[in-house]
Order: sequence, then C-alpha cells, then structure tokens
Amino acid sequence: MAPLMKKVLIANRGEIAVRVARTLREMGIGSVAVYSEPDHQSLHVRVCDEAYPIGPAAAAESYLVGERLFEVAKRAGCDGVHPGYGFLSENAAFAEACEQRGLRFIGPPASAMRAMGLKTAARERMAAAGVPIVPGGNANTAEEALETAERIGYPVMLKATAGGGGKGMRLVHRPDELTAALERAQSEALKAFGDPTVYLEKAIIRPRHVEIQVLADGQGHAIFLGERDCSMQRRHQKVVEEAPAPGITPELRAQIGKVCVEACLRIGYRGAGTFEFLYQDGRFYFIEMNTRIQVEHPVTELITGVDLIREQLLIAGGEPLSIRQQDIELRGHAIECRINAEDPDSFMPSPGLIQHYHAAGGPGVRMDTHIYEGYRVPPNYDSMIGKLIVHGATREQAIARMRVALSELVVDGIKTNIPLQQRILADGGFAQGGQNIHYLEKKLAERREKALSVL
Ligand code: MV4
Repeated sequence: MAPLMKKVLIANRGEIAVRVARTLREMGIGSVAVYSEPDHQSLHVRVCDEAYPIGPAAAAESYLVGERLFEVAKRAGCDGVHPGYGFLSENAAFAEACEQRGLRFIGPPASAMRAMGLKTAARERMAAAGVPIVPGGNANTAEEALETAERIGYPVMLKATAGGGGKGMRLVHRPDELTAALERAQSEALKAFGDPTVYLEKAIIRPRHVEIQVLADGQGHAIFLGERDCSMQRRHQKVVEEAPAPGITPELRAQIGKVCVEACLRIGYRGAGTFEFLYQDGRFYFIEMNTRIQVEHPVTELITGVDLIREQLLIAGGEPLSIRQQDIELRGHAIECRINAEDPDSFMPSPGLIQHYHAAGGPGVRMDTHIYEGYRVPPNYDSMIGKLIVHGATREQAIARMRVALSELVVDGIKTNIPLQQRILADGGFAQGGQNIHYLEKKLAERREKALSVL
C-alpha cells in the first residue's frame, strides 16, 4: 500500500494534539507540531517529530492564523493537516485553503462543513434524508415567527442560523413574549456570528443529549459506531460522557444508526462526523451535525476498539472504509471525565504550575493529556487539561473503575474539578443513568443552597 501521507501538520494544541501525534507515529507518518509562546513546553511539542513556533499566546495571533500554519507546513514539507477540534476544525475556508496548497485536510469536504455550519440548511438536508428533526421553521419577521410558533406549538426555542453550541438560544413560552425575544435574539446573533438570521424550533423540555458517531469514505460506504450520552453538562460544557447511552435498546440503536448512515450516503459525507440529537420519551430529534473529531471520541473508541483518528487519516488518504457495519460490535461500557484546571465549586479557571502529577492506571484506564509534572497550565486557553477515560464490562464496573481512577489521579499545584467528578461518580442519580441535560445544574444549585443555609 502506498503511504497515505508523508507528514502531517497538527493544527492544534493540548491533549488532542498529543492524541493525533500518537496515531500518526504508530502509522509511520511524520508529525509536525505548532506551538504558541506559552505552549513551548507542552507535551504535544515533545511527542511530535518536529515542532515550530507560530506566535504569541492569543489564539487569534497563533493557532487561528492560517498563513502561519501554511508557512510551517511548507517549511517542514507537510502533505496533510489535522485540525483536531476547536480552532479551525470546522472552518470551511481553512479546509479549502489547505487543499489549494496541496495539503490534505483531514476532515470532510468544505461543502459539507459549510452546509452543516448553517443550522437551517443542516435541518433541511437531514429532514430530506429521513433524519427526524425537531419541528420548526423560519422566523425572519415577527409575523412569520408568530405563524411558525403557532404551527409547532409553545414553548419554542429561538436559535441563530449561523450559531451552534447553545449560543444565542432563547426559550419563549407565550406569543406575547415572542416579538421582543426575536429582536433580542437577532441582535445577539448579529453580534456573535455576524448574521442576524434566527429560526424557531419547538422546545424539548427535559431531553437527554445523545449523539451518533459515523465514519464515511465518500465512496459509497458509511458506518455508525454506536452512540454517546453527553447529558452531564454545565452551561453547554460537557463534564462526563459515556457510551453506550443508558437505556437505548439494540433495536432503537440500529434504527437511528441506519438513519444516520443513510443520511451520510445521501449527502455524500466523507470523514468522521457526529449527529447530535435531543432524546426524550424514546424519540430522537436531530439538532446539529459536527464535522470534526470530538473531545469525547475516546468512549466510542473503547467500546468499539476502533481508532477514530486512524480512520480519519485512512479516509483522507483516499482509502475505502476497511471496517464494515457487521464488524462493529459494542463491547462493555466506557465513561470519560473531563479534567479541568478550575475551582470545583466556583468553576473559576485555575492556571499555574503542576507541582505534582500522578496518572491513574490499571486495566481499562486511559488518560489523554498534555500535562506532566513541572508543566505550567497557561491562562490563555480553555481549562480542560485532560480526560480520564475508563472501560468496563458493564456500566457498574465502569463507574467503579472511574471512582478508583479518580482517587489515584493526582494533579497538585492548581485547582482541578477532580472533586466535582468524584461527587458525580458517587451520585445516586448518576448511578441510575439516563438523567437529562438539566440534572447536573439542578444538583449544583441544590448544593449551593445547602452551603448557604449552614452559614
Ligand atoms: C434545544 C433544546 C431544547 N429544545 N433545542 C443547546 C446546544 C445546542 N447544540 C442545542 N441546545 C439545545 N437545543 C430545542 N428545540 C435544549 C438545548 C440544550 C442542550 C442541548 C444539549 C446539551 C445540553 C443542553 C443544555 C441546555 C439546552
């Protein structure tokens, strides 16, 4: 087999850059790191074959500057770019610019990224491909919004067409609130995304967040790799993720998986992708498609045995999918706890020097991180410093393993959310499984109330 790529530029930092570098090296592909000033001592710099500085701490002056990345790619002789997640990973113009310079963009075609970036276009394409979507419609004027809301029924949710991830969302309970909410949503959307267009969806009140992982080769083959439950979240930041999702029957999984696979084929998708759904009362409602590898991809890797980064590289190299749907068997249960440099109660960021680090270990335990003893967590990026991931034969065993792993993990010198993760893993409601997207925030509010009442 001809080599897929000779050398890949990793256009990212942190644990995902380390993660990508590991697979590249395993596959005999050269790995090139880029780093901002405060990242000069990050692990991703050390695990790659070569590393180049790209500017100051501010991402807007380093990791987000395409031209800097292309200079490095040219100098190092790269023929591919892996964008990781965040930064430029869902930027269609960047993907195109890579291809124009003869660099394989390790991700979907720019056209698919563009289509999924516009949420109404994504909804329409998905609905046409047979994916169940949340009932909704246009809200370009107050009259149209009222008409749409009347048709789908209150409560309704206003969302930015160019948005995503929950930014600029607005819940509206009654018609008399709609006009004012629409104006505010439009001006917020303009400010945040440079586009005032918003649309309406029926509000799903107590859903779970369940997402389907897919791989497609753009040559007529697509598969799904089960689902993940990401309902444990705070302010749209996922805290704990797991696979499979509690309570999803094999029949329901096969059904929604088939729908996603058919949609991939219909839209000519290529690469790794995630269909995000709200799940309530046994029904799936499509909300967004993510065209990148996601933070929580390891839980899927652990229950399927598939290296998703490797599959991304093979697909980008033009290989047809080597795994068929019947090869995908879900084994056991996996849980991921995001480890953040933050105060476990106030959630304030806590950058600084890691004075002591001890990783957890043992069967079925994985730590994806770029930190080590002596590493300084810079204040310039998001607070996630790693992910602790466990695999067990059952959900109960995975929970027990995670509790042991969290008790072993030592990150001293800064505050981390490890105590919060320990409370979640000891929580009766979490042990039950299948909690909705409001569960963690409700628990945190109750805890705050209690703390106030004893003072
Ligand atoms: C919704 C919803 C309820 N109904 N849409 C938030 C992030 C964005 N991707 C979609 N989001 C939501 N869309 C309708 N029609 C509730 C949320 C939502 C949410 C979704 C997934 C995970 C966590 C969430 C937290 C709050 C709100």
